[in-house]
Amino acid sequence: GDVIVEPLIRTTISDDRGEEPRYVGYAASELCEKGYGIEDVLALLWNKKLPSREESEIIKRIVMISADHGPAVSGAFGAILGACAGIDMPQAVSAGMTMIGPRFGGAVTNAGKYFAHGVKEFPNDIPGFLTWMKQNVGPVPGIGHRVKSLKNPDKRVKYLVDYVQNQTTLHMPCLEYALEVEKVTTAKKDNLILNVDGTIGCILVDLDFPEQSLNGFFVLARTIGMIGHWIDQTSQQSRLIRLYDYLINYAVKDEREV
Ligand code: Q5B
Repeated sequence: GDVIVEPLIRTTISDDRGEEPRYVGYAASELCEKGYGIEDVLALLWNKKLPSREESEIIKRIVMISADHGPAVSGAFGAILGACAGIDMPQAVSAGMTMIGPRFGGAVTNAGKYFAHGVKEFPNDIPGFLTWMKQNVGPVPGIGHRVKSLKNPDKRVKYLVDYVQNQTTLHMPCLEYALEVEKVTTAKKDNLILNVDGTIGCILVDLDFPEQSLNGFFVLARTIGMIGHWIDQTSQQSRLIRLYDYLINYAVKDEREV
């Protein structure tokens, strides 16, 4: 008789049983032929629907603007350390990737989640939202930057906000809420601005992307930069990095007393 086998996995995004992969029903070559871009493929695989033209233009800009931030930031620096230690590209990029977390680059998901919570639960009460965050979450994801501030604004954030507000017709309630939060937090401290994680998190919530997908935008975009740093360092045959003593505060005792 027939043997019934339970499927091991269930997929809802792609199918590779035909002549070519299909992403949520769209053949990959058909998407190319019809002029769709990587931003549309990303939306199909992460949100199971094709974005409108206006939405695609925003997604493309989010990826472009987050692709790299120079060698100083945690992710790029991790990848550069790996490249200089002579490790291969996937491992060096993974070393940089490992840095993406709540403080660096990985605040997109929680920024989207908590600003959306604010819109719903504290619509006209930013101080109430901030008190709730302090009591229940801690530092507001998407707020604050190590070097950017009101005096030294983040041009990427300004550009994205200006683009979605003035060059599209889309309604952005989560972003508008976060900008109101920023007014309150920057009144307390100059660097408590709406940062790039917060901005893209809110825009993506407003574009209806699933919460689980949001950090993926930073991960995807920054992979481009980290690969670039690995290629750059290995093609220069950069030497192994070792910290000089003056960069370390050796706060240990010279000798043990007993
Ligand atoms: N305070 C980002 O901190 C940073 C607060 C806050 C309330 C907050 C911090 C933070 C939330 C996580 C987040 C994404 C760690 C950042 C990114 C990509 C990047 C990176 C690049 C790129 C910076 C000093 C005082 C303390 C804190 C208070 C700080 N943040 N209060 N809500 N959110 N943000 N991460 O300057 O009273 O003195 O004890 O965790 O959104 O990663 O370019 O570098 O593209 O690569 O080191 O842009 O803001 O300051 O942590 O020492 O705090 O401010 O409670 O208060 P800092 P801290 P007090 S974008």
